[in-house]
Amino acid sequence: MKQTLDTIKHFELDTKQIASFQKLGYLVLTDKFTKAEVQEMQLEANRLLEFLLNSSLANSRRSGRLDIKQLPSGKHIIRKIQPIVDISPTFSALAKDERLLTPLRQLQGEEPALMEEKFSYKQPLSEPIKGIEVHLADDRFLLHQDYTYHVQHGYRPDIITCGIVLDNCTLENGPFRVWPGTHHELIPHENVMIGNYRSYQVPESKINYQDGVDLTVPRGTLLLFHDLLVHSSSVNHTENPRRILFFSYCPTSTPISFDTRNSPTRIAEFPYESQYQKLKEQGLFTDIFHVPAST
Ligand SMILES: O=C(O)CCC(=O)C(=O)O
Repeated sequence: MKQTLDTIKHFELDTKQIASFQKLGYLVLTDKFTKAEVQEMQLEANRLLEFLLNSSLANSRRSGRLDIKQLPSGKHIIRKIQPIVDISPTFSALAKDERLLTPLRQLQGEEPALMEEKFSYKQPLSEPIKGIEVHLADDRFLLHQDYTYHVQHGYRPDIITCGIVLDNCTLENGPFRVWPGTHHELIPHENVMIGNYRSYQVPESKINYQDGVDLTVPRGTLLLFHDLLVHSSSVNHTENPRRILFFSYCPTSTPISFDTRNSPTRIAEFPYESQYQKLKEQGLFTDIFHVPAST
């Protein structure tokens, strides 16, 4: 969308929305992206998934960007990919869209700087992927605060994340679940094992667990949430993906080097991604994985 000064004014939050964000720690803004824009983003999501799975297969090694799990049933599911803007011009442009930056400027009081991007897919695959390491687990996101990961790099908790919803979120497909008003303090997380990998979670006893709200929102919605907001999502019980693209921003004055969170993965993955492209150009590798046309 072409963004002039007038349209930027149009993206501003009103005082009620600002007060609601401050009270609850999140905002839901429906119809922020048109059907055509969402379709373009879904196509780009498919392209990225094909790129990362085929690059993994060409290198006989799971890309460090790719979070894929094997469910107890034996089915494989794409949980998440991270980072993304360096391999996607479409999503790199989206991270600079004024529909995101204008509200962030109002809430953070200064220019926002992108500090992390991740893309949860919750996308079941029709066939298991053979030849790369896949952890035994599921696509849940445990009860957590994103700040518990960010504080380890020295960030302040004044980070805000934008979530761009690419599929309708329903009670069946593992919607984003939030605990309103939990964004005022960092709650100590406990170590847990999910299948054969280690993670962290907020103990349920530390919050009013029954107050969780499932955000059953349509595609095209923009979510804004505070870095301390407790959130989670349960497993996707459907055959279709439930995709939300997340961009996190800190105020530009944050005294942390640019891209601290994600640059190690980008640097580690670049040689493998180049090798995959070289093998394809030389006719030594042909793509194996294709997203079904209807996705
Ligand atoms: O996509 C979801 O349901 C949650 C994602 C999330 O919490 C995360 O990536 O930290």
